[in-house]
Amino acid sequence: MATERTLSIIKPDATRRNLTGKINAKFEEAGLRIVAQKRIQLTMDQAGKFYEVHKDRPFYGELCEFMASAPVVVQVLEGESAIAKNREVMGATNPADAADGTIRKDFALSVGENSVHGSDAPETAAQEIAFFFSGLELVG
Ligand code: DAT
Ligand code: MG
Repeated sequence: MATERTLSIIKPDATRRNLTGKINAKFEEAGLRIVAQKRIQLTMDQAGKFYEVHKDRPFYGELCEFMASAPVVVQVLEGESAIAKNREVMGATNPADAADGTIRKDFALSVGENSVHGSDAPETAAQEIAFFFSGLELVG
């Protein structure tokens, strides 16, 4: 077990419905610490680069348009096994499959508009944190 950092995004469907505080409360209740956070609006180009790994999937265009459709809150969460813990608090990608009490079960609208993003592995967490935050914005 080790202290880790992971990249989280509160997506447009959730910022539109004013759910940032409720989602952050779930992270904090799970022992995750929000060590960096900012509200930004992605361009289509930035959304496309962030989700490049999915560029051949049929939903890629729709996903990028959605991510650029309203502000998002990008954040770095820190804690013991933060990557796995965050995925647990988020719940399954499709809210219909998400466990009770998870963010996606409680708030997601659909598999596409599913309220949160979370990194899936240490390598992607490091890449995704560096995508949004400079060293100066990350307090040790
Ligand atoms: P996750 O966000 O749980 O890591 P993922 O990496 O497989 O899921 O997919 C990234 C995002 O793409 C996901 O949060 C929502 C969208 N997406 C995935 N599968 C989809 C589908 N079948 N239809 C529409 N959007 C989908
Ligand atoms: Mg993913």
